[in-house]
Amino acid sequence: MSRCGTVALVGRPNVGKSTLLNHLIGQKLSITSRKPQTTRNRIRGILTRPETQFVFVDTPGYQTRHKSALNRAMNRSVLSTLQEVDVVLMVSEALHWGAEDQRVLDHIPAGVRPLLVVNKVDRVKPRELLLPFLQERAKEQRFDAIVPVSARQDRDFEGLLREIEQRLPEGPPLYEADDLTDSNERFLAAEFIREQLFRLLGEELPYATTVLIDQYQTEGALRRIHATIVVDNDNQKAIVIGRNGEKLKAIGTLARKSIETLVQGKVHLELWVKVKGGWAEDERALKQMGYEL
Ligand SMILES: Nc1nc2c(ncn2[C@@H]2O[C@H](COP(=O)(O)OP(=O)(O)OP(=O)(O)O)[C@@H](O)[C@H]2O)c(=O)[nH]1
Ligand SMILES: [Mg+2]
Repeated sequence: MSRCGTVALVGRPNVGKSTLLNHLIGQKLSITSRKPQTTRNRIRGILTRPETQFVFVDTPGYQTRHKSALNRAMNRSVLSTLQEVDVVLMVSEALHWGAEDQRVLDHIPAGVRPLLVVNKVDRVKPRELLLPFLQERAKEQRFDAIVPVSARQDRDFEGLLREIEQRLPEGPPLYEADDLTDSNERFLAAEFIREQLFRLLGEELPYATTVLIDQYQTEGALRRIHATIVVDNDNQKAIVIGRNGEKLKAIGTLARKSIETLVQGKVHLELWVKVKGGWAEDERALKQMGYEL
C-alpha cells in the first residue's frame, strides 16, 4: 500500500515553518531568517520514502498587522492552501500562544483537524515548563495531535512523520522519487538572493525589497545569473549598495554560495539595484514579479 498527499505548514510569521520544511526534506529550499515574513510565496518540498510521498507546502506567515497589496496576497495564498491540502500542520512556538496564533487557528476551516507542531522546544528551560503548555493546547480540543519539535536541532522527525503519514490518502506518488521541489532554479535563485537581503540589511529595509532574475543561463556546469534587487527609493538603494559597494558584494557572495550548493555547480552572479517606488502596492508589478495574487 502506498500513500501520497500534500501537507501545509501554516502559522504566524517567524515560528520556524521554513526551517522545518528544510529539515523535513533534508535540503535547504525555503529561505529563512530571524525576521518575520521572510517567506512570500508557497514553496513545495517533497520527501519520498519507500511507502509514502510527503508533499510539504511552506506558506508565508499569516499576519494581520501590515496591509500592503503584497501582504494581502500572502494571506490569500495561505487561506487557499488550507483548502487544497490533505493535512494541515499548524506551527507555533513553545511557550508562546498569542492572538496571532489564535487568528491563524480561526482561519483553519472548521472541518479540518490540524496537527499542532510546537517548535523551538530547545529554548524551553527548564524542560518541565513544556508539559503544562502542551496540556493547555490540548484542552482546546482543536488539534488532532500535538507534536513538540526543535526544527533546528532535532536529528530526525520520525514521530511527526508517523503522525502525518497515518493521515495521508492512499495513492501513487505525485512526483518522481528524486524530485525535491517543483520550483525551478530561477525562482530559487531569486529567493536565495532575497534571503541575504533579509539577513544582511536592517530591520525595515528587507520589506522594501524584492528580487528579479533578468538572465539565467546554463553553460555546462556553470550558471550565469543576472539579477536586479528592487527597492522603493534612492536612499534604500544607497544602503543596499553600501560604502564602496561592499554591502552588495557581501549579499552577492553569500547568495552565490547558497545557489552553488543548491545546483551543485559553479555560479557567476551579477547583481544590480533598481528603484521602483511603491512596488509592494502595485498589483500589476507584483504579478509580473511572479507573486501569487
Ligand atoms: N531556537 C530555535 N530557533 C528556531 C527553530 N526553528 C527555527 N528557528 C529560528 O526562527 C527564525 C525564523 O525561522 P523561519 O523558518 O524563517 O520561520 P518562518 O515561520 O518560516 O517565518 P516566515 O517565513 O517569516 O513566516 C529563524 O531565525 C530560525 O533559525 C528551533 O527549533 N529552535
Ligand atoms: Mg518562512
